[in-house]
Amino acid sequence: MVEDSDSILIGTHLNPDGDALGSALALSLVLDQLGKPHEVVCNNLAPYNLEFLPCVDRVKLEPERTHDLGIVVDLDALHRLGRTQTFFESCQRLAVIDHHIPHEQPGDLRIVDTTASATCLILYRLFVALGVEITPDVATLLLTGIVTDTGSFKYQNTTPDALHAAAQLLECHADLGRLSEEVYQRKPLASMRLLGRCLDRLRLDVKDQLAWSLLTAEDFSRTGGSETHTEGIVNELLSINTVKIAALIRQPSADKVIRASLRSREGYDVAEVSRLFGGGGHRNAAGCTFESGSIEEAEEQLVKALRTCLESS
Ligand SMILES: [Mn+2]
Repeated sequence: MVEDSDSILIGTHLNPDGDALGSALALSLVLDQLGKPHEVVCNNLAPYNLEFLPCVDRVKLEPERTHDLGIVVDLDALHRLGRTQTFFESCQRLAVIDHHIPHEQPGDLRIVDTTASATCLILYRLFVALGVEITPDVATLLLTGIVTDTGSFKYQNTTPDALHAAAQLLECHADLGRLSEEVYQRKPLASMRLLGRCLDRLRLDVKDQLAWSLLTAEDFSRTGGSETHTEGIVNELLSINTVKIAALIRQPSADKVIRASLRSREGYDVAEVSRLFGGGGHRNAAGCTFESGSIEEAEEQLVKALRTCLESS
């Protein structure tokens, strides 16, 4: 499909993470090697902890022109493209490269491996098979996706394959030291202040197995924080020893939608809960949005569903 196309539009899911941007940008650098004109678009620019990624300034909110082939990475449903969805609908053909369990089957060509720890791992295998050069920048991008999607090789999805690929990417001179420092050790003060407010308001139920908290528009304005500063907070809630399911519900400003991030330990499927509210994700890491109603109403509905999930698992 790449050979048959004149130009390519690369895209990924909104609020992109390390795997989304690592995949999109690694693919962009490889298309350079193949001499293919292309652009990279996303509904949001890189969050602060991914601004170090090689060629991150290639990510644009909208394309400058039209393209005949679209390639979307790390997403299972086209609505997750956000505002960029329309640009992909006007491509003649669409390819999807992903590792989520598919609930929709978009695309004319689908390269989907739900056993892969990260989309970057699928791309790594593809690049090796294509015989393209894994430059240090490509290696850093691919390793970022594998490191972040496996929680630095801590999550259950860490496979021998992921570790083998990581070793090989280090041999290709991926910059793991820089990656670790930039992704995990450059928190803006607002992130810490939001975490503090979140812990202050921590709520527990079902014998302390369910933990959740809220961040209101007032919290965001008082701390000077934004949506991007909430990254990772929900994982802190899940790290409490009794907790099996954790949720963070937040509304960055009164005129913005309410978002919820869900995390769970093995044996608890929070993707199923997020789908009840039109969201998606993985069994142990998922999210959804509430377009209307108050944050307290969203909390009530979500906590009720999470209680049911806990008690029926
Ligand atoms: Mn991913």
